[in-house]
Amino acid sequence: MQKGTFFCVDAHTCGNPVRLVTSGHPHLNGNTMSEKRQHFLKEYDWVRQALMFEPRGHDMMSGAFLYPPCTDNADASILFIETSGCLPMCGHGTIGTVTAAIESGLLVAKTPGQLILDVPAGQIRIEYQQTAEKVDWVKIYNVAAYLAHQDQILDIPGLGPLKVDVSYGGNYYVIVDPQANFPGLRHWNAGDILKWSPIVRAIAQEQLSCIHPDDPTVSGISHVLWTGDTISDGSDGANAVFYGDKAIDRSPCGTGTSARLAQLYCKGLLNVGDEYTHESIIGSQFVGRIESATQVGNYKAIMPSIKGWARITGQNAITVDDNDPYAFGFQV
Ligand code: PYC
Repeated sequence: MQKGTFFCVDAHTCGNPVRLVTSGHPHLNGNTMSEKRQHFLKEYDWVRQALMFEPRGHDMMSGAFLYPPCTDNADASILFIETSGCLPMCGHGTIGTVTAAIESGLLVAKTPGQLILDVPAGQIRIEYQQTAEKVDWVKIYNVAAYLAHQDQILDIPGLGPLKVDVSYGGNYYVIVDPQANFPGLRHWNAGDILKWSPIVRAIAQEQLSCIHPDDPTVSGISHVLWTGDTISDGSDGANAVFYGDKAIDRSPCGTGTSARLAQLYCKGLLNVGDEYTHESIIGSQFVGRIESATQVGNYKAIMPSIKGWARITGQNAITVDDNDPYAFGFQV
C-alpha cells in the first residue's frame, strides 16, 4: 500500500486538531496497542507523515485510527498519529476521536455513555454525555500519572539555569514553572516558546532518564509544559505545551494536564478528590481531577481524569499519490 485515499472525520478538541482516519487502516501485528504501535512505526510511518505533515497537515496536526479492541473488556483501541510520531497516549486526541466516532456512528458503546479503550499506554475508561446526535463532553479516566524527577536544574545556554520537574501523564513532560529565567507563559510570546522548548527538551533528555517502569517502549521526554497566569474565568492554572518540532497545543493537553496533576500532588499542592481547571495558550479549558492515589513501579502516583469537549469541522478524503513529490509530506 504505497498510495491511496484516506477518508477522515476532521475535528478539534478545545482548539487543537484531531483527524480521525476512517479508512486505509494498515493491518498491525501484536497483541497489545503498544506492540501494534511498534509495528506501525516500523512499516507504516509513511501514512502518518502523509496525513500529518504539510501540505495535507500542519505543525499541530494530530490524528488517530480506531482499531478493534485488544482486550476482552474493551470496546475499541486507538492508535494515535501526530507530527511528532505515535504517542503512547493523547488526551485531546481521545476526546476528539470519541466525539467524532460516536457522532459519525463509527463507534457504538456497549453501555451508552461509557467506553473502555485500549491505547498504547494501557487501558483507559471513558464517560461521555450525548444530547441527540451530539457529544457534549468526554471524560477520560487516564492511565496512572507520576512525578519522575523533581527540582532538577538544567543549564540552558543563552537563558541560564532553569529549575524543572519531569512528570508522566501518558507521555513524559518537562514542566517549567515561572522563575528568574522564565517570567511565565503570558509574558512570553509563541516565538519564545518555540525557540526555547526544543533546547530545554534536548538538555532534559540528555540528563534525565525516563523509562516507564511497566513498559520500556514508553520512554523519553517528548513534551515541554510551560506554566503561567490564567486568562479565562474559573481556571486554576494555565499551560502551553510544546510537542513535535514546532507545535504548541491549542488545547489544555490531556496527558499534560495529567502530568501536571501528578506533579502538584507529589509536591503536596493538590489532594485526592481535588479538581483542577487547566487552560491552554488560547484559554480553552479541561477539568482535571485526581481520582485516587496509586503507584507506578516505586513511584507515588495518581489516577487522573480529564474532561473536555470537541467539535467536528468536516469530512475529508485525502489522496496520497506517488506522482506527487510531496506525497509523504515535508517539514520546514
Ligand atoms: O492532549 O495529551 C494531549 C496531547 C498530547 C500532544 C498534544 N496533545
